[in-house]
Amino acid sequence: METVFKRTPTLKDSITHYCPGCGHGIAHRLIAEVIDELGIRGRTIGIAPVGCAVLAYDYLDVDMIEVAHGRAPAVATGMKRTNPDKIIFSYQGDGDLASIGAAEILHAAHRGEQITVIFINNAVYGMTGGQMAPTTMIGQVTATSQKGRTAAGQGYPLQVCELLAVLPGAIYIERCSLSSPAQIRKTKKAIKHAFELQLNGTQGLSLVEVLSPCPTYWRMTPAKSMEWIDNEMTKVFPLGRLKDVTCAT
Ligand SMILES: Cc1ncc(C[n+]2csc(CCOP(=O)(O)OP(=O)(O)O)c2C)c(N)n1
Repeated sequence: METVFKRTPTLKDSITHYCPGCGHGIAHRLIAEVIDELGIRGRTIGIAPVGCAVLAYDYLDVDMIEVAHGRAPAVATGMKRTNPDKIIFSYQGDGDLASIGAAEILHAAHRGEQITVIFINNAVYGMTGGQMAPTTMIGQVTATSQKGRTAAGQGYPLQVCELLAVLPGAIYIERCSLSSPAQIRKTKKAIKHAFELQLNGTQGLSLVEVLSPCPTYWRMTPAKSMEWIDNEMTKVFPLGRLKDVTCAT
């Protein structure tokens, strides 16, 4: 029989704890494939804070550090500065990066740290039961916005890419999604580019935001969740490359 898919070595042969339809597993696979394609498995260190991906070390076969909520960019800073030959990436949820860790990512980008940030935006706090995150959409019902988020009540969804793109220390900022095979392929390209910038020694922070489904706490089927990303999330979080200092345009 013809082999149509082969697990890339950096993705461990294990069953994940993620809910059906969750995007984390897809994002892990993309990162693992990029690491293998770039041949950097032995020199890559991943940093995952708390959140649904807290067990990423069970799935990615690279050195992984688990850190306190929101603190990945600070730890990544220390790791990169003391191990400049290593490739350092953080893997952070939107609750983690845009809420408790907002200051960490802002200042890491502001300082132009040479790190790669994979930012998984599923518009809720998944691990703790689907509470509202800074990225929760207006009208979205969550455990802590039971009548739907309102601008007057809880403020607007926070657009992290737009916020960071204005900082000179941020060299590459792109927003992608996992809503279809075509989008997944684009996301992989973006993740690869972010790793390549660090590999090439380009000084500054790269961040790829990934709009990712959470069917469990969106209370939708996995298929509807993909549609919701395309039809609703991308209105507030438009896809595309916001900044790339390596491109002329
Ligand atoms: C200091 C601290 N505050 C709160 C928590 C509880 N907590 C664990 S994960 C989490 C939110 C995770 O959401 P997100 O980063 O969006 O990741 P997801 O689980 O959705 O993938 C919170 C609030 C904690 N572990 N530590």
